Amino acid sequence: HSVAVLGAPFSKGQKRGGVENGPKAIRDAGLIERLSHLDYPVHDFGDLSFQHLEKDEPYMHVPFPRTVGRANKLLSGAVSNAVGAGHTTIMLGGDHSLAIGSVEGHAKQRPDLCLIWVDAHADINTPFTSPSGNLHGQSVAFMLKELQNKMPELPGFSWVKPFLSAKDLVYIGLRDVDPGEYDILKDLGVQYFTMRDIDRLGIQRVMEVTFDHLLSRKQRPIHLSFDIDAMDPSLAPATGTPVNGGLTYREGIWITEEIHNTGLLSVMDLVEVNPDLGASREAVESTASMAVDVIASALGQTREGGPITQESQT
Ligand code: DIR
Ligand code: MN
Ligand code: MN
Repeated sequence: HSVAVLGAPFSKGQKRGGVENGPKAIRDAGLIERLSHLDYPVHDFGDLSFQHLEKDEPYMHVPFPRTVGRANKLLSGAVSNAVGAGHTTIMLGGDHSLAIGSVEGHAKQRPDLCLIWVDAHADINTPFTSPSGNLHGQSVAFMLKELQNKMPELPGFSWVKPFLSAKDLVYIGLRDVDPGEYDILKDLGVQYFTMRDIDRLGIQRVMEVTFDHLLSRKQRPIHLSFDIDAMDPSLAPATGTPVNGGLTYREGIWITEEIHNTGLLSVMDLVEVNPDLGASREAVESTASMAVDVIASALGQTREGGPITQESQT
């Protein structure tokens, strides 16, 4: 087993600058060094370079459709190659529109994947329901077969064909869901856990039900799409759309530890770290360090420690 790290410095899925600096902030917080203490070789593939498009008129009120479509096509190929080469792949965003390419590229190699979406937001708007127009709030709508006839043909996205069923998706951490998104979640019967559900059930039970829902019929690869704004803003303030009342540190780490313990993590996205939005250097560093902690724990770093090995003695 080996790990691939892939940076995706991209921000056009929303309107605030700075989230393209997320990969650098997460690396500066010591990601690669931390992963080097785990059991497998880490390959850092660096950052993708995304093309700037001169002319990219909005589609309805959706900004930068061709730019976002093209960036995701490039990312899809990169994720597909990394997974095809046998790596557990970590995609560092960038904004959450990048999940379109990341999950699509993963599905090319592993059509039976399931998707765990950890986020304050459902990101399941269509261009018709989206209040903002921003594509980072619409990523899941491009993936779902059930929404095929609710999605317009956006310029830049002709390469994306819906590939995921609503039953193969679970949300954790929701607390800011738009009305059109609520209707879609209910219509499709999507399994989701809001922060209220976590308060009621506890995070341990939430993860048990999540795995029952996704894995009880058969073992399959997991795609974890982790928006840092799922965490409470006290832990991850440097992000574009913070929402109060998020995951505690221990809930966040419990989620990633349990996903690691399935042995099925195949691709993880860590998105929406925006170092330009921190109120101070400390705010940026705590956000990036939170990102490193959830990634390391998804890849097997434990709170229990581990035995002496040749690696730990050097
Ligand atoms: C909002 C915000 N639901 C939208 N979405 C965000 O623009 O569609 N997702 N911030 O992470
Ligand atoms: Mn998101
Ligand atoms: Mn979010």
